[in-house]
Amino acid sequence: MKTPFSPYFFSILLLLGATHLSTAQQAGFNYDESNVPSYSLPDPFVSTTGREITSIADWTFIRRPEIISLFEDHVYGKLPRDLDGIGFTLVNRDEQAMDGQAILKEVDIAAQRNGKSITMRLTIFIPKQQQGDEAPVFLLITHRAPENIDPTRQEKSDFWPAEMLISRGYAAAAFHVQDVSDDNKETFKEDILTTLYPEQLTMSNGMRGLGAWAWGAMRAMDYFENDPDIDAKRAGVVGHSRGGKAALWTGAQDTRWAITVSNESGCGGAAISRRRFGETVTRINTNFPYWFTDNFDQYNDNEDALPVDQHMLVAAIAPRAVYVASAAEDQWADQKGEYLSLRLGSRIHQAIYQIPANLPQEQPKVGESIHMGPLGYHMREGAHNLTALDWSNFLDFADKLYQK
Ligand code: GTR
Repeated sequence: MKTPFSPYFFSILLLLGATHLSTAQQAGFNYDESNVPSYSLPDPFVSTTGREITSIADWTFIRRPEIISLFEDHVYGKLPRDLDGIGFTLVNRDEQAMDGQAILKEVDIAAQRNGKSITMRLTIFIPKQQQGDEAPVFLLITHRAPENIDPTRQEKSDFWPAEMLISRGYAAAAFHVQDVSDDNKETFKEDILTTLYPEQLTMSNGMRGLGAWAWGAMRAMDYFENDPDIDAKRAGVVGHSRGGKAALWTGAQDTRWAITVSNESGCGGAAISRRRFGETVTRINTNFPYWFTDNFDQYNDNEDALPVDQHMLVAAIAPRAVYVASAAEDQWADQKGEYLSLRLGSRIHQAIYQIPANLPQEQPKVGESIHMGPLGYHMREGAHNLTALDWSNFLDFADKLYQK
């Protein structure tokens, strides 16, 4: 029999503790608003040479490119653009997927450089009701168990409720990050880093995991542009947590995405780093050194020295749509910091692009959503996760934006 003091009992406790800790608040970090240090944020409206940014031209040709390179050099690493070739192979097609409601396409995307090649698998369901019409699409960048994006639909999960997307007239696409860079400290270098872009591994501003995942999302977009069933001009990129960080980085640089969705992306995603609320730069660099570029280590306990903060990532997406979602129990991701980034970053939407989207100063309450033109936010009840409720909000937002 297992008594409460047997080693077996303790290992169960440890296991439960570990599972709990990975999703809930971690001890030893700040969750008290009154302990947020005072800070001043870098200004998206002033260039590094002190020039005031007042027009779309200033923004497009001066400040936005500057912001992207600052994020490359200090946070996520350079994103390599050169490829010798890219090919798409349809490895499976099912005209009767989801009880005849959808067409399933499984596509291998092969990218070549310097005589080497890597392949990533894209799974896409396309709504049949749209036949003859190009369907808008949402791409999920996922790091969770591959069953979450099961093409056979024997396994279904609210993390990727593909049936819901299909019933609402959207194509549902997904890829797993392990195809481009494993979400693992030891093996992240395999795949694109070692094979296609080995020089990045020697650079202090070289691409690492999050950049590689964004690269993968961009290759999926290359495919969408070549699939006549998909409307690549109405494409959204979605990621949860670490995937949300990668989604924001994708949308910030690749202007082909109409909508960028960050679900509970927290530190290194939507949350303002200088707030040091919940997860911090030191903590993320210690636990996940393979996500960010090496230079990001300089900002451990030194956030004020960062030449950017995360509101500027939202700004870099303007005038395109950005959706930031938070969950009430997810303090680790700093919900207030996530909303603040959206509110401050979207001043570019308003002031430069004259889009009337003035988000309220006050953080939306639990259960509230704001869908205001190209800006979306909701604060869902419950814990850190991507759920059917999150997705139905993203779809409502897209319906409104696309006037569907
Ligand atoms: C946590 C990490 C967060 C977030 C999360 C996730 O352990 O500290 O930054 O990315 O994982 O991806 O679920």
